[in-house]
Amino acid sequence: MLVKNKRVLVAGTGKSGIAATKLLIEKGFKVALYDDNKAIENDKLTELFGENADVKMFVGEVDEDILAQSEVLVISPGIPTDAPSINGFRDKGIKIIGEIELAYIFEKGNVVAITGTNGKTTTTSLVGEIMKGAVKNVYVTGNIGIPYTEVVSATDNASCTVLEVSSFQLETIETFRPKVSAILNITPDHLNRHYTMENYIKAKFDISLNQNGEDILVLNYEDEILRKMADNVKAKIVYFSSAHILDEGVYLENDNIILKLDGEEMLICNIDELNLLGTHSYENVMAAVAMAWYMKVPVEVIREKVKTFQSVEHRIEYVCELDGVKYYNDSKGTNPDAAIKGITSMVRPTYLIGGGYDKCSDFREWVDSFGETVKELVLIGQTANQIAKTCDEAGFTNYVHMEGLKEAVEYCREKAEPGDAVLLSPACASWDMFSSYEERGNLFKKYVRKEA
Ligand code: UMA
Repeated sequence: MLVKNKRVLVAGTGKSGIAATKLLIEKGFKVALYDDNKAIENDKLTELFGENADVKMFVGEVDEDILAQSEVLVISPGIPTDAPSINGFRDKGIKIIGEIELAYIFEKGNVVAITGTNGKTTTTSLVGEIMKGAVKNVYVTGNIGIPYTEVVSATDNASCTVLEVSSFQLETIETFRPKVSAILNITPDHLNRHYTMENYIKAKFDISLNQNGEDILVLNYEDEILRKMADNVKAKIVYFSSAHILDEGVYLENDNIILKLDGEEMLICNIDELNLLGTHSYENVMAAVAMAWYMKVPVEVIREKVKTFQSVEHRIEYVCELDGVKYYNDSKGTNPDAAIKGITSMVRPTYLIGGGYDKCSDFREWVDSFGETVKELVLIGQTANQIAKTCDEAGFTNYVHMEGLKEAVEYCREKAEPGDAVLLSPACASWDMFSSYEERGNLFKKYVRKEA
């Protein structure tokens, strides 16, 4: 697919595009970087890629002679595949692949891949920890924040790459074939990008597109969409369930996580032995147990690793207690379904900070989940008015608008009483006011600790 004397176009100069360019240079390709924004000045390229690198930068339009030299474009996940610029390249006969596909071309080891609307990062981190107990070289990468192209050159035939993949990244795979994959759950998300639920579901199931009967796809038995779609999959399906005892797979029985195969039951642990809260967390653990088992990790290693695993940053992360008020950072609650998990994990009356980038989400179920837990909703960001309207429709009137995150934290600090909690769980992406959910979560923690 990649021809050495041709130039490779890379669209996007974020983490993904830069890492893809570095990999291409390392492998001896000429590159042209394209971005719709003037994100990178030409003179920064030498600094980034070295003096001898043949990299050209284009903003808005790419020179015709460069287009004539190019056959493939590597697209960053945040760029819609139907963006006008990308359509323009496609019309010129240029093949569009994603950064995941590019990295996979150079993969030498085994790949475990995880997708789903929620729980991807926690599950990927946990699978990574378990694999490290059994395999020497493990690379935890992908949507989790470390581009796959950044690590793939280090892989060898004994290594294991544990990859978090988003629907954006799965839209542009071609030969990508994980040995073991998982779809944790599917609820509406990113519909501004995928337009329909059908498209979103298809992108998620593409994780298994090139898998065959020798490969494994782990699915959540409690997710109806996943169960329905399973019939069309070529990989061997392994289920996990938080509500049913399965003939084969991983399930919860009397608060015990059980792995059952060929009629034999193996106790992994009791949920009290985990450092994670809530059914959604137990589901993530069960998915990880199934994946690790099929990657041939000994059951003792799986047991030890799940018991010592701590929750990841920005996911219902405990920040501190101030004047009897507990603060939690759930900046990774970037859609209503994830944010419902944030609320249902709270055991105190809660001041909830919500709102952010508009992804055309429906907030009704999120507002309905407030119940007795949410004392007041503090709204920020692009979706504030839309959420306020949903609150009015749902009969929840205890909300207030704030200018920004700092003001919201200050407001909560003033109003919250000892025994209360303050939770940032926006139900929206961060991109209206921040560059990422990490930046939003880190700023929240700084404002709470009065460090900014
Ligand atoms: N750009 C264009 N045209 C466009 C849109 C963007 O040229 O129409 C340019 C921007 O000007 C910018 C670049 O594209 O220069 C940004 O690319 P990007 O948005 O793909 O961001 P990266 O920094 O490359 O980060 C990406 C993922 N971002 C997205 O999917 C939006 C990161 O996932 C991922 O960690 C990283 O690659 C490494 O693989 C973040 C994310 O929010 C965490 N993911 C979504 C989610 O989890 O919900 C899917």
